[in-house]
Amino acid sequence: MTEAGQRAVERLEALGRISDDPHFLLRTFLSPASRQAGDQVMEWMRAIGMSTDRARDGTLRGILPGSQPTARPLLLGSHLDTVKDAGKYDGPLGILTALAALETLGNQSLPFPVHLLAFSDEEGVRFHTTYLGSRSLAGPLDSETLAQRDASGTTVAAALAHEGFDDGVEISYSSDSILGYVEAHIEQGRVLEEAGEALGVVSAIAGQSRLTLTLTGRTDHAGTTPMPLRRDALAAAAECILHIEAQARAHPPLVATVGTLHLHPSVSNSIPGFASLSLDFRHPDPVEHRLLLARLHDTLHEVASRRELTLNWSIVQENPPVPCDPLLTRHLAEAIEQEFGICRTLVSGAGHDGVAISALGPIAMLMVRCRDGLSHHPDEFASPEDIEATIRVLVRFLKSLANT
Ligand code: HGY
Ligand code: MN
Ligand code: MN
Ligand code: MN
Repeated sequence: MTEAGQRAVERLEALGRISDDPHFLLRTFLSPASRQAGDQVMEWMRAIGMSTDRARDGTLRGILPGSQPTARPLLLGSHLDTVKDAGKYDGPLGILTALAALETLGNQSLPFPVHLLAFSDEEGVRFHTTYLGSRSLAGPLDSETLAQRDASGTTVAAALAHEGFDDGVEISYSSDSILGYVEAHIEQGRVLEEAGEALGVVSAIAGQSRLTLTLTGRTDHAGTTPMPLRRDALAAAAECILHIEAQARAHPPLVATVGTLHLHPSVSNSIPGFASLSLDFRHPDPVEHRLLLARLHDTLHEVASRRELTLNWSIVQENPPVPCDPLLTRHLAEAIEQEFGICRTLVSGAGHDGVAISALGPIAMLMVRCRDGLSHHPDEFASPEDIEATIRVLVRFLKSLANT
């Protein structure tokens, strides 16, 4: 392995040990571990001669001016936050392989600035809404997003005001002011591994709806309430969840997930009067997505009314599918073909910061094989050889972009 590759692997391990929880990997919006990880990445950026800055929300940036500092910058990077009980590659791999590629290029300066970004919140664990960091590149967050509350009732606006970096700077770009955005990311799927290929490119990022469904029945005594009189919010939620699963199974490639469930009063001898569940709903085709989501809405309302409960259907965030830029992607694919003679194109079922940055300019993604396709799991793994190959391909890509 090259020194830069070895360093990237060691740094992934090091970041994987910076967590808000002693038992599993977790870094959330403006949390202590997110700060600590950000400080560490900025140190590594400065070590290769980058100037660094950080926004109030914790998104940080390293800049290499290149030989034409006023040219439109190429953005590289990924997110620094994680899901709960995460793997150490989802996010940081994109930041650290880009850093290693720039380190490898050394003082072969590029005819455009490179801005390496580490976004503060892509997963949306704390506030359920996602891309808080990358959306802020295009300007202030909308009022609906700022009003989103976390489990403690704190809004995004309050978190920014009271927990944000007081010395934070504004990191924003107007549309068409960037050369493009390129992100390397583990595939979080099984296509590359089953094909025996290390890297691939992305044609589009699937559309995604994030919802909160709230079922309200009546809390009652578990011992004295006959079954026909019950308005049990958890039993209704259970029926809804099975309908959600059945619809997704019947309509591939639709995927639908209930990842969180909160109850009240959540004690063993009271009938749950209140259940709130998250719904993550994704489909690569926007028309099918809309149709199937509308159908599910009606099915779940029928369940609720039959059980004499109310259902509140709240859309937290929706992103349509986002195509990757053919030209940038072609440059990436050629770099992979020079390395491996072949380059596969994938659709990304996972969301990425490029969804938000596509509002600013062209985006492209480099997918990296991961073992068993596992992600959002502590056993998530990308091999040192594939990490090294990612760095080599990024160096080739940067050089080819410099020569256009
Ligand atoms: O949910 C996603 O697809 C991404 O991991 N944020
Ligand atoms: Mn990710
Ligand atoms: Mn993720
Ligand atoms: Mn009692």
